[in-house]
Amino acid sequence: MRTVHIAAKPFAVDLDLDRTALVVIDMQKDFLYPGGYGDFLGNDVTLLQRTIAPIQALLAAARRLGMTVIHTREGHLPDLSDCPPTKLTRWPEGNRIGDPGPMGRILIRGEEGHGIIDEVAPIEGEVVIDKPGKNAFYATGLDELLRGRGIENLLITGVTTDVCCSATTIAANDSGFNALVLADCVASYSPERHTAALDVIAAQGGIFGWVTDSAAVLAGLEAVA
Ligand code: TIU
Repeated sequence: MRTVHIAAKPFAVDLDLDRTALVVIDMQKDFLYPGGYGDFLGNDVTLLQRTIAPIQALLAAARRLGMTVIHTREGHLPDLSDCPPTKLTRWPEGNRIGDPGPMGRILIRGEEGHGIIDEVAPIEGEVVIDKPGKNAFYATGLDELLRGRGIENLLITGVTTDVCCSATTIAANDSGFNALVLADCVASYSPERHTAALDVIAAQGGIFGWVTDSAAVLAGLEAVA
């Protein structure tokens, strides 16, 4: 067993590296680039770009150690049959999922904006999960995939802290996985919501999981290498 010691809040944890996956959530052009879904919702997308460098460092370490790496993409079928009307119609026409944008139809699978940014692109052998919801466990088969690989622990990175990263962490907890959220590898369109979402996860003795950062995880990984 390769045990990794990771400093975290509310307390440090020892993880079996071979039962731990790096999860990179929704690092898509639609969220990180101007003209995508995040922009259409009225957000400053540049706030998310500080996650790129630390995620690249984590990916390099995970690949070196042969860890399971899972990327997710939020998006919908071109006919929107997998998009609940409630998710579609809450915003004005023209700013909705499926509407045309500079990178193709917003949040539609196969369009340019739906793609993962080049800087953290998946490589051969890594899992890419297409998800119609915010929570990566919803309607994806992720639970079965993780159990099939013997994964018990998730290192959560990606965007956004308070929406898809938080929703996935909360679902992971209910599904019986340990989730550690890496504070510098996740970002929100609102720094206040980023801090609040992380506080909720680690509060009450770790009610949903742990909060750590890339320096703590990389230090732990280097010690087992
Ligand atoms: N991936 C993800 O977080 N989806 C969102 O819609 N995030 C927002 O912050 N809007």
